[in-house]
Amino acid sequence: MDYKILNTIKTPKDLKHLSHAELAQLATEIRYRLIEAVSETGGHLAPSLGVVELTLALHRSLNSPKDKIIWDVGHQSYAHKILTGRNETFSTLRQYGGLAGFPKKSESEHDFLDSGHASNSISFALGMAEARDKKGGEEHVVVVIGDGSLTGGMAYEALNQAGHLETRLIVILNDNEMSISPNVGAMAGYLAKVRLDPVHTKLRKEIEQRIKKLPAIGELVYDIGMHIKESVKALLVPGMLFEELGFTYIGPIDGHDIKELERNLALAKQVEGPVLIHAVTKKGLGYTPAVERPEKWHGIAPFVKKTGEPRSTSDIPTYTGVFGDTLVDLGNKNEKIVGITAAMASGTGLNKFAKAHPDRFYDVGIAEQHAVTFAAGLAMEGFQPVAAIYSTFLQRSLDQIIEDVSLQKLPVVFAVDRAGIVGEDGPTHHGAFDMSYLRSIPGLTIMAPKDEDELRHMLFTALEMKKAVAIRYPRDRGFGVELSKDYQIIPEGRGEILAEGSDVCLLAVGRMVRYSVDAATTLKERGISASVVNMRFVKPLDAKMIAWAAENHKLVVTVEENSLVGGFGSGVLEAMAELGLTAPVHRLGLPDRFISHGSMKRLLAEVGLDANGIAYSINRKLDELGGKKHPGVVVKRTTGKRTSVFKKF
Ligand SMILES: Cc1ncc(C[n+]2csc(CCOP(=O)(O)OP(=O)(O)O)c2C)c(N)n1
Repeated sequence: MDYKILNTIKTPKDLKHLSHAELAQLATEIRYRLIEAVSETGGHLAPSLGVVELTLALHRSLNSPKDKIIWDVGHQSYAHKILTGRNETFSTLRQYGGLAGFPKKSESEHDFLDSGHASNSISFALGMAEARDKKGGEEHVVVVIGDGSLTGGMAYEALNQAGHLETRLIVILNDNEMSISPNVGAMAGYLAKVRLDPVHTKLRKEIEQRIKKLPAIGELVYDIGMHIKESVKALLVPGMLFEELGFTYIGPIDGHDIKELERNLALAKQVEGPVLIHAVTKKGLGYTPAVERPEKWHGIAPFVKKTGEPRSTSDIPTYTGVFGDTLVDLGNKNEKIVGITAAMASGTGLNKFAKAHPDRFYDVGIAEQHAVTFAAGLAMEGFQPVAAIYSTFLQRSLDQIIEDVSLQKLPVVFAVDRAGIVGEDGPTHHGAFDMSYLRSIPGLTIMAPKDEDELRHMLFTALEMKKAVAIRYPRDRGFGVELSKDYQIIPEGRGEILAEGSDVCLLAVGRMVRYSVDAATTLKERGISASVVNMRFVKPLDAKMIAWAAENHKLVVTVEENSLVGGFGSGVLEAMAELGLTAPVHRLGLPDRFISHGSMKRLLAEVGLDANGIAYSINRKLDELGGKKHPGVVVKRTTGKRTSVFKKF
């Protein structure tokens, strides 16, 4: 593709003089650019394809960065990145040292927060707009929030306050009828009703016609026409729900019609109070596979442009997949089991349970707090809810886990997916803290399986225990171990010794167990004899095992994929203090800083949590204890803007 117009856009100001015909051409070029880059890097393609015209209209109508655009989640901000000086580096998206997959303050003056979690944008923007008014500023503060993100409670808390404060603020509701899966809930139903308004029915027909013009699946030809009739006018509809909340409601309008968007943004800018523009868009527009399967293309791994097929495949199941299959199986035998997701049915593997047991499956929307208390309510009445929530998003539900589940002694099982380093999604998505924030809760059992087969037994055990249990596992394929047909109860608070040695004892949890076993093999080659223990439980800890480790080795090493602050290693130290054990302890885990984005492998190496890094640290620590100079080498590597230190053993 010859990026004739795109190559001339260095800042949003360069958009202002373009004709609408040129803008239509530019929209096509941006879509090519998105597909070209994301096919190599993976990323949130469908959401970003859906807001190309909206992004163009925003940057033409506003004066960024003086005017501030806040993207909810930020996964749809790729066109914004391209138009704000990052086109040339766009192919480094999500790569180590490259551009982040979400807005990032350090990247551009046009990004106002490092976002990634949903439903907080209106709160941020409202605070910024209030600050503007207090300082006597004139700028506009604009939020772009999807209909999916509007299912999150925080969004309503912010709408509630905005309507009350009557602050000048523009909220663009990017309504594509999709969260990651089709959007759910009463608000989704309400928006559907608004869309079915007779004027809007016409609008829908036009969008459908436009999609029909798209070529056959997989071909990289776009709807270049983008010729939009003038017939769809913005409506000022009084008395709608948003109006009742104190917002001026404009819509629904065609979110792919730049002129129409600009006209309504001009209107909105004149309103002395909060305005909501309801823009209807098509997720994935411009790439047929993404339009046809927006859920799959919400976030996609690197793919072949022509066919949309993934670039790499593997027969080894993911932890997520094994969890999903196991829950279906256990659900077949136990009718009390209920599956709950907060808008991540496919991401958590619960889509399988949804299919097998639709009457026992709930997608509550992007509402992690509610998901947990809703689960508590079901548990109170005798059901056995399994709430599958990513580690990073479970952070939202801490109070509910403490007050509504644990204090009530209710048997809710938390399937904590994406625990540890997740890779390209970066700091907002790493599951770095769950052990720390869960470990302090009285009565909550926390497990981490050493491989995908152990996950099956842990899920079975958790449901048999009939109490609050969290099982945390990584965003990864398993190790390809055989999956046993039967289930075993794992005795609570008991670890297993996998190797016995005399110099050092590695107490490990989760996938770090395997890496510790590999590290022990390397250490053996250096004449260092290591024990390796799969601790299995982060809480309650196996006190006997800890005592054995401390009393029979020169050094105890804890290995976890969680923040070192308050995590598993901290727990071991606490236990040793309680037991009066004084052996030297070395803790390996995630450092006390936010970890950047990049491939999981690279990031694990950076923080010293691959087998090599573990062996290096242990060797060095033993040498320190023995007063010798360590023989490992330190290698510095620079990628893009990042320089990292890797330790080689
Ligand atoms: C608190 C939280 N929970 C879950 C997610 C995962 N997530 C990312 S985008 C998304 C769907 C957002 O839907 P919508 O706002 O409509 O945007 P669209 O992708 O349709 O453009 C979800 C559930 C998240 N980012 N934050």
